[in-house]
Amino acid sequence: MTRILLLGGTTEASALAKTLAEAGADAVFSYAGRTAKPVSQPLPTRVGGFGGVDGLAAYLKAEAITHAVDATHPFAAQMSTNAVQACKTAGVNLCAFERPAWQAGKGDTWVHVGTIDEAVNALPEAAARVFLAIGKQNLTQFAAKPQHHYLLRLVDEPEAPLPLPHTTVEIARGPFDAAGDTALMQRHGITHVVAKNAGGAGAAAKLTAARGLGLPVIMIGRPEVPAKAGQRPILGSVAEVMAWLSHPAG
Ligand code: 3Y8
Ligand code: NAP
Repeated sequence: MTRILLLGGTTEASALAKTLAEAGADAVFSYAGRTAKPVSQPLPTRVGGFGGVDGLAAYLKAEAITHAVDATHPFAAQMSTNAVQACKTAGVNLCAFERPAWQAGKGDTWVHVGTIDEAVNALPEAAARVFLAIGKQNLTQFAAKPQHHYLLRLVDEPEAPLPLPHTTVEIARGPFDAAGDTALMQRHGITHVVAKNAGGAGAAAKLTAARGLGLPVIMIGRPEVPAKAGQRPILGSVAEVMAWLSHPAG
């Protein structure tokens, strides 16, 4: 009997949840609990960490999960690493549902960096106005360049004081659109954009806006997830995942 754990938190995960619900699949949707009021899903939903690899392996066994789909974000490297190890321990079939990385196109001015610290170094010394569209988990590193004015887009109001002296905070949950991001960046006189190479449509609006406004984008590459590579199929569409769920072998 197929019972599915869907590790969510992305547009792709929500699309898959809808298809699974429509198919009457026996599935559980999982959030980390990073945001105050996550979008509700059409599947039974659990919120919060599992307690590392062992916690996830125990959950898989206790819930008699037969298939796990890692539809988390390309930057959710810890969750993806844990899923590979826990599914191996628990003997559960695992696939990843991942969108391809963005590629620079005509008219794009991207500076590719590998880490958050490299992104900080890529910012100029002279005061600039930076759209820091990478959420709230990695803001501290940018305190190394306090001279810039940072436009921050966060899902929830910050609970603690921000680590940057000059900020404007925009509270918004994507998916975003190019017209909205263009207006936002013009309104704030943005000169630079910092982005994680999330891929997908939900966060791409700022890239289209930057291209239209002729602004440079500092693009942070995805973290390597050693245990992820080659340890389970990486699928790119809901249809592929649904097919895999009925024939996971191979
Ligand atoms: C809690 C669930 C859906 C999923 C929607 C996608 C699109 C909109 C764009 C920008 C970039 C950023 C951020 C972003 C986007 C989608 C997707 C995506 C980027 C929610 C959600 C959860 C999270 C967690 C949150 C992180 C943060 C990252 C904001 C819900 C809305 C910047 C990633 O406050 C915090 O601690 C936020 C943390 C991880 C990255 C960070 O380091 O701060 N996502 N985002 C999930 C959970 O608890 O398991 O609240 O409804 C989901 C979505 N956010 O169902 O339609 O698929 O990527 N999410 C990035 O790309 O850099 C915003 O502003 O342009
Ligand atoms: P992460 O750093 O890879 O994971 C840290 C810990 O959070 C994991 O070890 C796990 O805790 C818990 N966790 C992460 N995703 C979970 C899930 N879907 N269900 C249950 N527990 C989860 O993860 P993250 O980058 O903070 O991402 C957290 C969530 O936000 C994920 O759902 C992800 O898809 C979503 N998201 C992240 C980004 C991003 O930029 N990182 C962007 C968009 C959406 P335990 O070890 O206790 O099990």
